[in-house]
Amino acid sequence: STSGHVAAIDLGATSGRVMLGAVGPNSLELHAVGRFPNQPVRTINGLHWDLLALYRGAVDGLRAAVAEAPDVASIGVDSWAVDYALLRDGRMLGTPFHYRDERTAAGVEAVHAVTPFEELYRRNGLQFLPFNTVYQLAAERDGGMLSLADTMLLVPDLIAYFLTGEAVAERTNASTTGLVDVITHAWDTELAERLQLPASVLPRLVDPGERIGSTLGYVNDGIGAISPIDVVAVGSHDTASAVVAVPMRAETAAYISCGTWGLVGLELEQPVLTDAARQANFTNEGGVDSRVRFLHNVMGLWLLSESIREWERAGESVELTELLAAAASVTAPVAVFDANDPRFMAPGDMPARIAEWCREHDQPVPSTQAEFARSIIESLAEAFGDAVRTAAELSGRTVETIHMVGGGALNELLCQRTADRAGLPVLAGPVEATAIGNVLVQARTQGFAGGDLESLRDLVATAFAPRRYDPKA
Ligand code: LRH
Repeated sequence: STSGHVAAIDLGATSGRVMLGAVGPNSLELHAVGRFPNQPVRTINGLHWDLLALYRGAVDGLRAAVAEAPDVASIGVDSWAVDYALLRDGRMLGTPFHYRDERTAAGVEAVHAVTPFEELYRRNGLQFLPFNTVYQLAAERDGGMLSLADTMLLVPDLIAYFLTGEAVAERTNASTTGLVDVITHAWDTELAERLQLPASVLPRLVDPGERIGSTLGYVNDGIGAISPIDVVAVGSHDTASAVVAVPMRAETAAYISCGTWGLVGLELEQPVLTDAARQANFTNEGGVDSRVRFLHNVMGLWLLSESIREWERAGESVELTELLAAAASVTAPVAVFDANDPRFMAPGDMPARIAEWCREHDQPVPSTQAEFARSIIESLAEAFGDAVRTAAELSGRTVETIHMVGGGALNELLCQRTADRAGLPVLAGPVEATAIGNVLVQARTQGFAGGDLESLRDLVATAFAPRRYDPKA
């Protein structure tokens, strides 16, 4: 078989990137051809994503990809989950909200009043997160916008729509809305109707690997393409794409996809919908090839990045490499706080909230940047280890190794302390797992790489050999 090029648009909470991948039966390479910041904007009615700026960044990146590889065979898009745009006649109604916007609390109450969480969990298998799409839509219901809309598109589906004019819902990301049946993987229109959410706005579901359409004329002009390029559905939920690229043996490994969030769990063939799983707040999200992503959301590097933002707002300078080195040499005992405490969810002064938690729990209050950073890393490592143990218990699996992928794989102290606190070896990398998973699913559709997830993961393991951290006594 042949080899060829594909382009991945990967939008993260702090930045977006376009990666050009070159894939053959025994080779896998990729590099960034475009990077752009993702800067949410607070306006009079709340916190929003600047989606047009992200789309522009994506188009600029695609132009660079086409310039470098005129034979690029397809484009795939992934982003963070749950957020959406409402459209009417193809036009976006208003500016999409950020999931960290505070308006969702009212939606949670409205949904649970009609359908208690226990029943929701039976139907959609999702952990409770106050920003799941179903709660956001319920918060939106009485505002009038929802009744104007004819279509709801999740963020990657919106970008694919701008590129192709085709409005679809990719299934892995749709699974995070709360409106997809965990058993049938179809829209739960009965639940939508019961919550007075118009099921008519939910687009046709497509699976990763399916062709969505091809780039429209105005897009070809914008990106310098001589002829239209296919847009292929990937695991458009970034975590689904990341899991594709974990070089693991899924029967005995746990994974941590660590960026803004730390998504900690296992890949399973069947969902776990027990009372214990619900009480532990474990989610059963849809994976590529109908695998189940059985995992728990841990707060992630958000704790650190939001602390750094606060120090910079206060005029202190912060250099990440130096900060992490200083954190590694802290010898005083530092607090291990509950990284999952909901008080850490919203944007704002993170060090103050951590200090408050420590005072409330009679723990040493960090006093320097280095102590805060160390306390965050110890707390994340503890929460990661906990989640791995819980995932194993709930699923009956034996976990022998933990794979750390995403930006967290670059953080040596975090990898080592996770190994120490979990008592298991941590295999770190690849850092760009999400983009790699995006590239691989497209490459398979194009016939550049073959087979099941296991063979795709073999390619990853060879191209990006993980770095091993053994637990220290
Ligand atoms: C990670 C992620 C995660 C979701 C959150 C909203 O980027 O997609 O899987 O829970 O963002």
